[in-house]
Amino acid sequence: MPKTDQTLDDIVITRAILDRYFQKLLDHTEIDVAVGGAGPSGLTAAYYLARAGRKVAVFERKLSIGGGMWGGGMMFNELVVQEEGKRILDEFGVRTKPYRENYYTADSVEAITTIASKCCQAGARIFNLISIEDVVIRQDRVAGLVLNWSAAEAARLHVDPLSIAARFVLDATGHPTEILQIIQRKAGRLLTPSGKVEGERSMWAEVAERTILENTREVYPGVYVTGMAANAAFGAPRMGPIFGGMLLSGERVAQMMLRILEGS
Ligand code: 48F
Repeated sequence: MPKTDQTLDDIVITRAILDRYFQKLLDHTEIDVAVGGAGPSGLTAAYYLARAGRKVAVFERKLSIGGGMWGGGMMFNELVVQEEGKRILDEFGVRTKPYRENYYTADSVEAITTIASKCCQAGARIFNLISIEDVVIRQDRVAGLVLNWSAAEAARLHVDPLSIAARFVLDATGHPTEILQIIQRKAGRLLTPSGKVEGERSMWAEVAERTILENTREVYPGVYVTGMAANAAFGAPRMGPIFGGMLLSGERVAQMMLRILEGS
């Protein structure tokens, strides 16, 4: 038998995973943008930021990324975009089919897998199974995130978290606006009319898709909001299974942050 070194050693496998993971995590302890939530808006924002050469990490509580995109509407895994939203799906290479004027459909599984893949290949790093449990505040500005394993959170273990520094934090946590809830509880007034999360209104696609771009903005020094969290922050309606607004909001917030990052 010819001698081969193509044996498999369990300990080498273990060391490879630990080495690579901790390299990746260490490399993202000081970054340009920390994105909270790997739904469609967070992944789109991360893609545009990474493509522009920025250091971006996305932290996602769940095992799976993609947020609410997998299920289309009511578990029927097709989604709808309007003409403007289709422009972004085209850019990602997600196939769409015209339904009628200004309505296109896409397979929601193809959409989220393609967006996530392009996001990673652009250089953004996604850390799944990590929950954001607090923010770092320095001189009245959010300067990073406080993170813990989702397993510790789920098991209610009393385990202290770790933190990372970021020039900007992006709340892309969807309906519950989790990062903003932490800030309003611990840090003070948000840049919303009441100083708090205004809360989302009932479903109305036309209004929600229009207002989401106005609501995509800085909501506390150092913190921007995108996607469904943007409409929830500013008291606008939810939009249901039309996803153009999520993609456009992700693109918009990346442009806003890039203007500042590139100007400094
Ligand atoms: O909910 P989600 O998909 O947010 P989105 O990008 O998109 C909203 C749509 O899916 C849909 C809609 C469109 O018409 O209304 O609902 O605004 O993704 C949010 C992600 O954030 C994660 C959560 O698990 C989900 O995958 N997330 C929420 N809180 C935390 C978190 C947290 N504290 N730490 C880490 N991840």
